[in-house]
Amino acid sequence: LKRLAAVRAVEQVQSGMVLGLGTGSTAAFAVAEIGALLANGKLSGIVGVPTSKRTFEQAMSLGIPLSTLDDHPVIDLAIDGADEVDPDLNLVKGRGGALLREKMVEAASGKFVVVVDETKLVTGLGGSGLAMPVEVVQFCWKYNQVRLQGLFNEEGCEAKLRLNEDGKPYVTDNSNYIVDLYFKTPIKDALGAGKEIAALEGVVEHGLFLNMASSVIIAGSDGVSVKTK
Ligand code: ABF
Repeated sequence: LKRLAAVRAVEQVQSGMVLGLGTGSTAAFAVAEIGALLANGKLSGIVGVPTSKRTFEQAMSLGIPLSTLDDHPVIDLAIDGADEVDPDLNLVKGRGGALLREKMVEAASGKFVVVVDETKLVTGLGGSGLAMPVEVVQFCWKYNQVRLQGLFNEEGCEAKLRLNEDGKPYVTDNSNYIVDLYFKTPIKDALGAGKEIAALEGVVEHGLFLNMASSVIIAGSDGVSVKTK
């Protein structure tokens, strides 16, 4: 299903475009498809701006020409996955740990197409019971863990430092930590929550991607559907 959604999104890619290349297993299918179309000559003149070191490596291995936001500050089209999609096409992203670069690249994109399977659909963000990630600086991360949890005391939320399997803190591509927020019920005011989280000193970015998606391609057992704002 993930591959079906990704391949459908790549139909929007045209030769000469600057592309934001997402991270995660669904986005990886899109990157693979772009690589294949370049290899067989159906696309040309593409420049990719990767959203993580992982995607940089995948794209390099496929021979996709790569650049950065410094050199290509305007991106035509970004294709990326998501962890949650609400009915207004607002998203939770970043369980894969790449939220900062994803948000920078996708905010710079004229068009941002999200590719998911139907398991990612929620009625309200934070409602899946899974993590809503917040990237924080390493310095005094516990202080920010407590402050993040404190923002949502009334709603009920648990803030946990993301750990690797070896028990050591997960470190992002930008050398920061991630505090994952687990909500008991969907976030009541996602826009307000995003602003409050972003206002904390030491918070680098959060995984609420609000009013950013141009369209969402959803693959399910009944086929592929497209939701557009
Ligand atoms: C990226 O990869 C992230 O924003 C999100 O956390 C994750 C989704 O992963 P997958 O496509 O593997 O489900 O898109």
